[in-house]
Amino acid sequence: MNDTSTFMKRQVFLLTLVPVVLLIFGIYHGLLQTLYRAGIIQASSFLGIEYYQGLTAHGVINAIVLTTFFAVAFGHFLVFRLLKEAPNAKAVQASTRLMLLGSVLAALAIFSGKANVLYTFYPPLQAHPTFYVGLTLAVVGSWVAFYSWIPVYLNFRKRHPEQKTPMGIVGIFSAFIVWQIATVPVAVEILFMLLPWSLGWVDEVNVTLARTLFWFFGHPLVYFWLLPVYVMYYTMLPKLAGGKLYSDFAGRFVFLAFCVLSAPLGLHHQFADPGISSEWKGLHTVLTSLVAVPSMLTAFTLAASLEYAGKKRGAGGVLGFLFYQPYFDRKKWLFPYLMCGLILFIFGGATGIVNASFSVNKVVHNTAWIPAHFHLTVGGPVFLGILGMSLKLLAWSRGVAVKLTRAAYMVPYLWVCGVMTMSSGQFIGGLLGEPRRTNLGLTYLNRSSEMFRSDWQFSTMMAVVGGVIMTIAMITYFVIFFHTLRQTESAEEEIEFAEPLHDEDIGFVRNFRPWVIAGAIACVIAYAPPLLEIFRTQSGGAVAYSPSSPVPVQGSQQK
Ligand code: HAS
Repeated sequence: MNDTSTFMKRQVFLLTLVPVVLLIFGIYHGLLQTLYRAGIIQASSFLGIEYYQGLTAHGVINAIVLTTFFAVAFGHFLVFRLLKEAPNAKAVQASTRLMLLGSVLAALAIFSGKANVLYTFYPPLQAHPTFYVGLTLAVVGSWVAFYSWIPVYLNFRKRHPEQKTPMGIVGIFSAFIVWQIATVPVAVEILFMLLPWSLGWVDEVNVTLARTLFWFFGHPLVYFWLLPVYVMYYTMLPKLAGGKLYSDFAGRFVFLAFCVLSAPLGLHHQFADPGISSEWKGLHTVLTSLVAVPSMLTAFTLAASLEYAGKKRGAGGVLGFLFYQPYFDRKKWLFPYLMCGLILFIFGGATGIVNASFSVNKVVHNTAWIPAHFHLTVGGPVFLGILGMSLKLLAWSRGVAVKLTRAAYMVPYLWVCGVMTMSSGQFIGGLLGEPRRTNLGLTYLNRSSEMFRSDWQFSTMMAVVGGVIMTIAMITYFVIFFHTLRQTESAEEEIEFAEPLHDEDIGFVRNFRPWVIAGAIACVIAYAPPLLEIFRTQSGGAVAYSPSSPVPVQGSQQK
């Protein structure tokens, strides 16, 4: 093995190991959430960690740190493997260091109780400056990783002008183009609003503007989570199923369409916010229905690919192919991680469309329905894809084989049982009006409180049962991960890419540039008018609050 390969493997190893270790805390605080909410814990803190502190750790670790570290690690792997050249070593190292430093700073702020602001860090909740600085460094680190891949890609294009860019590269570059677009507004929010406010340089913050900039970031963020997993779906799943990708064009079109459609629709998270006219919310509703199209296209393309594989094995009938897949093949233990994710995404996607309806959103907004939706999207296909591929990357980077593969393929099935049970409870609770982000054990699920709601007992207990099953799945996963980590015997873990069945050669999906330009124009059209409206109509701002008190915080957090 040469030095470059050793170096790349070491970086991928670090970027895979660190978030999985942090995930132990992330998962623990997830379980605690279900216990607080069902009234099994009736206190504002448990083992020295406060409810909102734990919820912040849960969201930041699982939804921001794990996903970003994974995307960079997987991107390094794809660039190195598919373009057969390593990115600049200094840039790669600087990126890893920035991400690690940023995460340590953010973790210090959270675990010292000075950043109880949840993963959305909406003002007027205020965190210690190290939280904002930490997040910024982690994001800048991920930018540096992306910039280090661009010269490698350009070299590849120069050396192989007639060859198509490998689909995995189109996918991971699309993810980072979406990330680049998304992180500009949140950088503006943090650097020009939240950080000066947290440092005490200004007393007040414009909440509507901050929330709008956050959701300008927050919605494309979900596609930044999703696209690396779509890379696995398009480039690996058909091969694991024993077939081919039904259409090469469909995959490329889907990735590039996300570069245009991911960002200009964040107002669907703010339907209930005052200060933004219905016209702009309506426009974002229409754009939201458009972003479901690439996912519907994905559903059809993947179903066709699975059908091709199933029929090759002798399946008949319309849905017979579903019974001819390698669900229990130990050698193909990655298959159920991807397939279970797809099944969960059917429900996650459908409930997303419910959320996106301007009027129906009023019924579900800020209720337990919303975490149910996102545990079937980011906690479904995204999380399972990350878990499966992290095992592969760990083995690849250490030159060993994944161990305990029988247990490895059971993890996604357990996870599906757990997350479906938990989310069903949350969907039911949400429709009964159960609020999200609330320590119900102090009030509504506490028999001694006059606010006690007996009709929320069943749904919250269902969430506990789901949460316990999910925790068992994750304990199993950690055992497999750390057992594989301890292996010393050299072996090669297979990571294979699928060939296309229909290899269409269509010019307009060969170049990123027109899609990026269209994405930028779409953002200006969708966001310039509401932002101008906010600037024109807002007066005054908000002082800092903490999530557990209705009165403002005295002085800023860092004092
Ligand atoms: Fe969402 C809230 C709308 C997708 C994550 N979403 C959230 C939040 C998160 C999140 C984290 O419009 C909470 C934010 C917070 O803390 O406040 N979401 C949508 C829509 C989609 C969508 C329209 N969301 C996602 C994805 C996420 C994610 C993906 C993470 C990765 N979401 C919303 C809205 C809100 C929201 C509102 C705000 C609600 C509120 O009031 O606060 C769409 O992109 C969904 C399209 C997907 C599909 C599914 C395609 C199905 C596939 C599987 C096929 C299966 C096969 C297997 C092939 C249409 C690809 C074969 C098997 C057979 C049986 C045939």
